[in-house]
Amino acid sequence: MRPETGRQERVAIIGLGASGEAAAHLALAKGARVHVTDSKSENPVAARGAALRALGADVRLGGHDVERIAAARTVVVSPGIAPGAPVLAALRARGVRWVSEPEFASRFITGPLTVVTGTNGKTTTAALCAHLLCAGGVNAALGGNIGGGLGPPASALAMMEPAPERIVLELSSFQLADIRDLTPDVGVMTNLGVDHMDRYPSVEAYHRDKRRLFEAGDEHATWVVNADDAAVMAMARGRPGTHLAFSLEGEAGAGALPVDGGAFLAGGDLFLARAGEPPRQVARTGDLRLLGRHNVANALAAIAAAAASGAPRGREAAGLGDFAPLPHRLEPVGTVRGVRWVNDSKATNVAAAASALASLEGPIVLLAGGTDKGEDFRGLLPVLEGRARAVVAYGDAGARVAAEVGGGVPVKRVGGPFAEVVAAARALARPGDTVLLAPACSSFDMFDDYQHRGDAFRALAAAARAVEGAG
Ligand code: UMA
Repeated sequence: MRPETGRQERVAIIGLGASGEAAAHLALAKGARVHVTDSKSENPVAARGAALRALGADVRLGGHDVERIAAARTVVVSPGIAPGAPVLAALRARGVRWVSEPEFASRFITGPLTVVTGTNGKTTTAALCAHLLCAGGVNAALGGNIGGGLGPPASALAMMEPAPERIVLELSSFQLADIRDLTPDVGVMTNLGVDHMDRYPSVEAYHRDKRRLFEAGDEHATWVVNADDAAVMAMARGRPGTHLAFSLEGEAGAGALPVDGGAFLAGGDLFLARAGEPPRQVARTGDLRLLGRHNVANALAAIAAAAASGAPRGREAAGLGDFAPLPHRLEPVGTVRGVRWVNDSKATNVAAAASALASLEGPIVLLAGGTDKGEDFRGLLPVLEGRARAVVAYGDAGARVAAEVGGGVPVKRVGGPFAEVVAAARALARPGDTVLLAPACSSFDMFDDYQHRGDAFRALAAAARAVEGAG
């Protein structure tokens, strides 16, 4: 830590979820005087607060003391706290600036950083990139926004001893919004769509935070960008650094704009091209255990990012082959009487749900609904029409889902608990169909988070299997 002359640096941390807790441990380990605060006071926040107090932190729960926060030299804000939250409005009014938790962590990370962001696919891309690096013998650690037990917050990575050779960090727009000096060595933008419209006033405002990735890099950065996504290419264009592109549209797709190489799909093969070298076939789509075309795009991004991050050549196919589908991301959770059940609970926006639908073959019974984030569900119609056996619309957004897609496809509205929603889907599905949980909404109306929702779906699939038998 860069201490203030003659006394310990004061660090205030707002929010005591996973990121706040990790930031507090890091700050304490670096010898700071730490103030931690959360608007809640019940468990698990209370238990985290008690543990930090025992380590010497000054903990204030059940509200925020703006004076105490403003007295700190560094203020770290949890990503879930919206910029308009009263505590941030009060700090802003006093001219106090804050940083995000990964920014704080990056001050203690000495090794190179591969940062992965984008509207969808960032978790799979980041995890696969780290996996390819490790499969190639590079000691890489994965974390950041990823959560869900797949990787710790950035602050926990900063405390690892010995330090990993490379850190692969998934960052959300909320986290990118408040970075200052965090500098990616490799930066990946998977795609740019619409998300978090409950937090941002416009898509432009959301994309402005995503743009922070490119603004954070310098001429030493290598960018891995989606050549099939015009918004990504426009955002990356002209940024200093090396530009690698990935494309599902063959070499011409990846080379559509002036780039220094990249990865592309051609005739079922995945190719990697480095500047000045002919493209090399590194794997076949059949090597991938992941479902869906968008996962081929994620794999291409991961291959290019891993190569730029120091992965040795020649191990890509093996690395792809032993990478299992991640929980809640097009995760097959069983087959019941000829009906395949797929958990894509992470599809918390329309673009992700549409991408899941487009990826799967055969008729689909879609479970859609949850917390209404204000998106237009008619965006699902192009991928639903002609192949949806039915849409089961549920949760707070259920009425709007039913109204907006109901004209184009059969819809069943279920107002009851999630078990009833799943039972309705099960009753509607015929052998050869897929029951797909890709809700296009967040989960907070019924669940703690999307993992909780996906776990419930998996458990209900297992229960159906137990009753009806597999196959
Ligand atoms: N709080 C306050 N004051 C307020 C408002 C909230 O103190 O005014 C408190 C809440 O009471 C709560 C804490 O802040 O205790 C919540 O913090 P948080 O929502 O930032 O949650 P964390 O547990 O720290 O998790 C965050 C990310 N969550 C969000 O961005 C919403 C996790 O991403 C991430 O894994 C973790 O940091 C570590 O980096 C999850 C996520 O859903 C997976 N991300 C979104 C996404 O991927 O779409 C962005």
